[in-house]
Amino acid sequence: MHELGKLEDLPQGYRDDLTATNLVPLWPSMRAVLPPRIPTRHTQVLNWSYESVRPLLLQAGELTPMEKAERRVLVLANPGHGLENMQATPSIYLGLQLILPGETAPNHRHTPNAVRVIVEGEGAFTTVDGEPCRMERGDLILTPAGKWHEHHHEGTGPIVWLDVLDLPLVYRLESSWAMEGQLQQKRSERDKSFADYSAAGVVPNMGFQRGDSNSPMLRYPWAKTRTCLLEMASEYPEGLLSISYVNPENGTPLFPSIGFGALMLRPGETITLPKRTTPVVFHVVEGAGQMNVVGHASAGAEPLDFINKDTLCAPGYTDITLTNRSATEPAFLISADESPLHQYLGIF
Ligand code: 1HN
Repeated sequence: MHELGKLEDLPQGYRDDLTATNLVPLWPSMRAVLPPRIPTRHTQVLNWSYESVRPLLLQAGELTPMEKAERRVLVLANPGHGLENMQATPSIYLGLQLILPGETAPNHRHTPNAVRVIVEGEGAFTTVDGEPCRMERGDLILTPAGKWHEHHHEGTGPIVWLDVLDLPLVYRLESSWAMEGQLQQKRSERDKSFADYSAAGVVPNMGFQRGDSNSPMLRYPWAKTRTCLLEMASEYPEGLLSISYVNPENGTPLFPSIGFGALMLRPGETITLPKRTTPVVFHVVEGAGQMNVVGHASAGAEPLDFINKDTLCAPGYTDITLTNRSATEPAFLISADESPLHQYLGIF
């Protein structure tokens, strides 16, 4: 690509006139916004190790009562996007949320879509539009845009989960807002929507509209995903073992913005993921290993170690290799990426 004119090439008076008229010449910035062949990626390769976050999160439990927090969260901010912008990737917000026994996080709803991935603890549930959803390790609980949600904790230890929202995207669309509500009346039995869809390929008929854009299933239990991946492993001796979380009515991603998946690494396995345009987030549900990222300046020379409960991210347009450190046990990771958006935009 040949070199284009610089801002300094233009007379100062002309530049001042442009600025006063709210105009900017394109050509000095053309290469910055359209770099040759590979995009600029602010997302840095990173592991938020749970071992380092957990004590700080528990400290937040001592320092800040629920009334002063509404949601007691430490945001996993990617420094490449500026910590204050609270972004893991361009479209994905991540936070680790703590609720102590007996606490309730009050009812509200908002325009960003959210998924909780349960990290630690037992005895909590989230009520989504009147349906209480049990929260167990590795489960996905959906609170799609506009749905009321509140969290309760009836267990004895702390409960922690990973919040995954499309907040950075919705915020930049100037469409992020929330409203508060009274605590919800229970309107259905616990995990009703999971019961409705608990058999793959079989969907309920009573009162259902086929093809609603939101997934009607609100809880995706880890136990089901894990069993599915293990079943797949018994059929496929090699190759990437991965699944997508979809709307059981129509097979589309859970949200138009963020796609969720899970993958299993066989004991001792090292696998390179298919090339991808979208940045990706991993949460390690079980096992330990390493993530090696090639193709971005933020990736160090050494792979990043991870263990169970860690959360990692990597920019798009990179080669990602995952290694399971155990020779005897499988490792499981849940992923979140921006593939639905990339597909919609025709850039995937
Ligand atoms: C939110 O509603 C929750 O409901 C957690 O638990 C984190 C971060 C930004 C905006 C809304 C929740 C959030 C959030």
